[in-house]
This record gives sequence, structure tokens and C-alpha cells, in this order.
Amino acid sequence: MSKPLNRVFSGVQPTGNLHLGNYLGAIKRFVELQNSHECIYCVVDMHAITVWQDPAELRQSTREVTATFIACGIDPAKHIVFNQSQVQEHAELAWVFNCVARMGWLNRMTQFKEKAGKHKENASVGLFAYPALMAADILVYRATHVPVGDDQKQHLELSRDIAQKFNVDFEASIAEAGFEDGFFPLPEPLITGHATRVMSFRDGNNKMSKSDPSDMSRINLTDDADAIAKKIRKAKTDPEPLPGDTDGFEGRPEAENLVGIFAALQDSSPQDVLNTYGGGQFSGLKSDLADLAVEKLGPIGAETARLIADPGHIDAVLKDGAERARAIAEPIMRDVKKIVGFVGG
Ligand code: AQP
Repeated sequence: MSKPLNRVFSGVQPTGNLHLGNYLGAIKRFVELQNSHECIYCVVDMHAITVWQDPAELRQSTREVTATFIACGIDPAKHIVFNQSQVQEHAELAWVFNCVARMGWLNRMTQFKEKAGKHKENASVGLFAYPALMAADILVYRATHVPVGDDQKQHLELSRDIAQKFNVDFEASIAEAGFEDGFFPLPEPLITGHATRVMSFRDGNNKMSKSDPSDMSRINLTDDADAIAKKIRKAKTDPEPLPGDTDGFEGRPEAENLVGIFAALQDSSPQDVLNTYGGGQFSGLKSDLADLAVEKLGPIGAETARLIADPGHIDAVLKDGAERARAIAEPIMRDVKKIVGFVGG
């Protein structure tokens, strides 16, 4: 039996307002991949509860992320959009992977260290096991490509390690079930573009993030034109003029960040941006970046607001997507159970 080719899977957590980093690092890529791949995009609500979520806010956020996907241009009729908890096979495969992954592997994950902070003993078991669930999300569809931001690179490597170990541990059983060359593909990360790690507007050394307490550190996809312009105008910079070429970004993370965002929004390159703004002050770049960001993000915010006004429609999209996702996941999970040695059918 052959493996599916070119199936894309990725997910976004419904844990608050989506921001420019989520858009440029992930969702914009999701949209582009629709032309060349079969795509499955998931609102990963089970990942969200690895840290406390208010139930009403989780529901609202799940619908908002779904509305944002659609507003950005994801087509839920041609591809699959759903929320993770509606497809039980994610949790089933995650348990098998919890038993394949090694404690030592998970202990090395930097995201757990960052999110658990100094209070590791108080972190949920789910937060620690998060990467095994992420591997299950991808591999329960035997997906081959995963568009993500740079921060997810380490988790993707772990997904490949888990797939590889499963294929080796169960080699004989996999062959007996009729699969050649292993059961799971080793999923490839797609970390592309000029904004794979969008940085905070308050500190160019920190990632732009939903959980940053300062709203001025990020552009939310729901921000209006005034808020977008204000945040860009006030973004931290340094006193030097912009460099003439990209070598000049050395030691200047804020300059690199703003130029990278500009390039990603206008689908050009940082050098193209510097060809126009190099040698000038930040104020000129910031003013044009504000106009560009409003032009690109304004329609997304407006369309998201329009869609969210009809939660029944959003829920119907998720239900339909979950049914189509299950149609793929269920037979794969049935094979996994057979390979592992579970009785039943
Ligand atoms: N700053 C970023 N630059 C580029 N890509 C980013 N992503 C997140 N932040 C940036 C990418 O967005 C996708 C969805 O992310 P997620 O929902 O899994 O959450 P996250 O990575 O934990 O995002 P946040 O905003 O940083 O949330 P908190 O504050 O809760 O940690 C992923 O592909 C991610 O790489």
C-alpha cells in the first residue's frame, strides 16, 4: 500500500486574538498551499486546554479562529477546516504516541520550558505531552507537509522522530499489515517566507505572541486602522538610519523585524524594501508600513467580524470539516490499532 502524497496539515490554537505573526508565519502560507496540495486546517482546541481556558472564551475563540481562516482565504469547501476535539482519533493516536515518545525527548522541548517557566511542577501533564498530540494531529492523516512558524520547528522534528520510531518498533507488524517502507511518512516542515518569526514590537528579541501582556507588542488581526497605525508608529526601533543591505541587520533585531514584515506583506524581499528605504529614517518606513498593513489586514478583520456574527454557520463549517477529517483518520487509526496489537475491529 502506498502513502498519500502532498497532504498538508497544520493547526492554530484558539487561545486569544490571532496576530500578525500567526498570519505571516502560518495562515498566509496555509492559503497559498491550497493551490498545490490537499489541505487540512485544524483549530486545535485540545492543545489550548494544556493551559487553563475559560470555557465560554474557548468556544468564542474557536469560532473566531475559524472565521479568520475563512476571511484570510481558506476555502472550507475545497479543503478541510475543523476543530480537533470533534475528531476522536487525534486523542487515540496521541496515547499511542505517548507510549512511543521518550521522556528524554520531551524534556528537551524549549516551548515547554518557556511556558512552564519556573513552576514546572504546577504545569499540566498535557503541556508536557503537547508535542506527542501534535505528532498525532499530523500523522493521523499521514500528512506529508506542515506549514508552521519557526517556533514550531523543534516540535516538527519530534514528530518525525516519533514517526520514525513507530515505523521501526512495529516494522514486522507494519509489513504484515501490507505496508511497504514504514507506515507513517516523516512529515516535512514548511517554514518559508520572510516572516517565519515575527518579533514583538516592544522587544525585537522576543517573539510576537498572543500571551504577551502588552497589547502594543503585537498587531491583532481584529485591530482597526487606527490601532494598527499607532502600534507601528510606536514600535521600538534604534537611533540609526535603516541599513542599505541585509548584512546591516546584524545586532538590529527591530530593523530586521519591521523590514521583514514589510517584505512579507507586499510579497517582496527584505533587500527590495531596503532598496527603497535604506539610508532613511524609520519614520518613512513606518508610515508606509502602516498603510500597507491596514490595506492587507483591514479586509480580514472586517470579514472575520461579518462571519462571526453568524456562529451557526461557523459551527456548520466545523461539523462538516470534522466529518470529512474523520473519514480520513478513522481507517488510519484502525490500521494503527491492528499494527500495535489491539484486538477489535
Ligand atoms: N511570532 C510569530 N511569528 C511567526 N509565526 C508565528 N506563529 C506563532 N507566533 C508566530 C505560528 O502561528 C501558528 C499558530 O500558533 P499557535 O496557535 O500554535 O500558538 P503559538 O505558537 O503558541 O502562538 P503564540 O501567539 O505565541 O501563542 P502563545 O502566546 O500562547 O504562545 C504556528 O504555526 C506558529 O508557529
